[in-house]
Amino acid sequence: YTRAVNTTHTGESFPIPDEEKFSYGTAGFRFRAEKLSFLVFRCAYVASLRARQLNSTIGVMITASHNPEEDNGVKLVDPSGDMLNVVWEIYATDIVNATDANLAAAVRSLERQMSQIENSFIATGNTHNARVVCGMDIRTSGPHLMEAARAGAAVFNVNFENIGEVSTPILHYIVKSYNFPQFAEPTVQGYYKAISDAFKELHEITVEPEGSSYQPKLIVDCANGVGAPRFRDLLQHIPKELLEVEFRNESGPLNHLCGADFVKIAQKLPTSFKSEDQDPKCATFDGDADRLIYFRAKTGAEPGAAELFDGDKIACLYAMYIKEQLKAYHETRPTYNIDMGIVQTAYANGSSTRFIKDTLGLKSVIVKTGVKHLHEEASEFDVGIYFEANGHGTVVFSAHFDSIIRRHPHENLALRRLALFSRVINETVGDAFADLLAVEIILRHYGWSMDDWAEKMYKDVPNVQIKVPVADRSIFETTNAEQTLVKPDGIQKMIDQDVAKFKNSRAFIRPSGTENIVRVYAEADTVENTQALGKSLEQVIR
Ligand code: NG1
Ligand code: ZN
Repeated sequence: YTRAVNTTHTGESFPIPDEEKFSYGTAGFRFRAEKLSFLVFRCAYVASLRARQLNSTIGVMITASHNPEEDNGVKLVDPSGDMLNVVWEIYATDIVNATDANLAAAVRSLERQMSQIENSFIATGNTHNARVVCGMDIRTSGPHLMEAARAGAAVFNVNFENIGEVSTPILHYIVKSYNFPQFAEPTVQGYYKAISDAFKELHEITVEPEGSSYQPKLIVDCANGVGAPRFRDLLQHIPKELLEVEFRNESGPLNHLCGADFVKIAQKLPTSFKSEDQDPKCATFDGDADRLIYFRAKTGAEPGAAELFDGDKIACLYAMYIKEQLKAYHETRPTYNIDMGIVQTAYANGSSTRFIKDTLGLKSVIVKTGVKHLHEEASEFDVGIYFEANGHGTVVFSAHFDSIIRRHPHENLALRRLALFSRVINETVGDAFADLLAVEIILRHYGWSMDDWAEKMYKDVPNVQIKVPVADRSIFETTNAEQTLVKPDGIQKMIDQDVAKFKNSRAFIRPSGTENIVRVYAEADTVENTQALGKSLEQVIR
């Protein structure tokens, strides 16, 4: 038996052998594009079931983010605009792995499970608001997969909307806007307007300090991805005096020698950037523009080396600013408490975690890799900042925060800033565009150049990340927020022995959830020692 896309509209369909099993990873299903028409079809089918169950809008995003052009992927977005509910990740996995012959039985079993725990609209009840909204990045396989998604949603006769080439965060934002109409108009234009209006308003009440070295100018590396056209569109709504952006890497090979993942892992300038370039402030997106890293040429290093202002540095910048506004607010309104926290993963640079604790006097919670884990933990706070070191992150605000804002809308400048900041930010998911605008506001508020940002916070400890290809990554199992390997037996002991040979060292090994590799991460006192530690850990698993 084989499984196949059950439609003639998608053209050539690549059947999948029944034995082949798929699992919903850190970022949905991600593969070479050939396998994807089937996976997208079944995912849209699951999305339409979920849309009917909740009688609301569900999102489907076709992207493989920072991975090469030949790959693609599919992930689902819940009505809140957040990532798919974890219970549904299991349902999605079951449906995708069902053979054509037992698909109907799999759906019936899903309905039974659902009716036990949730209110189900699938079979009965009102489903006229059920809608699947689908976006794609700019991979060549995108339009074909979009048709597979349309076919999947058609099985249950659910409304289907193709919103075209968008960043992942734009799709999340539109899904949320459909389900919460007061939030924004549920279109790409609605997104541009909401974010840029908030930026302009916040800009107006942001005062640049005396002697400021802030420059409203930067160069953006677009990873040759969807960030290029969509960020250009967004900037149409922002006057040049407020922010001037030069675009690079707009139309070459996707994510090749450029983009946030490349810059982060290689710690190098992306292609078409030179060490002798005079413009000091640069930023980079990944292929679907949900990651943002600032960078500049590293002085006193080999040509092409980059100094990074990564997710950790952005998180600390946000934390500093928000903490300052909260303090100003609490001075006038001590009775209404708003709490705040920062969430990171084990990949966070050790210096950032120490800065958060020792200088900002805040706590950083460390969770497992994967945005959903960070998002969930951050939602415990009134103001929850979360960032992965790779530049994916945002800030989430609680209902309590919203109610305080509504109680004191205009009387307090600090609160107004926080309220506007919460609207510049895309709360649904990390958003390179929104995050960039938020960073610029804060740098302006402090009057900071890149030199200031580098000097007034902390210095990264040397670190490496190595991707090690393996035959079967499923043999690696971790615990302790992925910092300790429990399987295969004995490996953790070898890691500990290696780590003990170096000063100020820290390291861990975990299987990737998105690629068939194992990732080695290491920190130590010097660049040379860090590389030596990384190399010897690589040998442990090869
Ligand atoms: P994996 O491949 O599971 O390490 C990577 C990133 C995650 C997350 C996902 C989704 C690192 C170390 N890992 O996951 O943070 O962004 O991709 O794109 O950067
Ligand atoms: Zn991405």
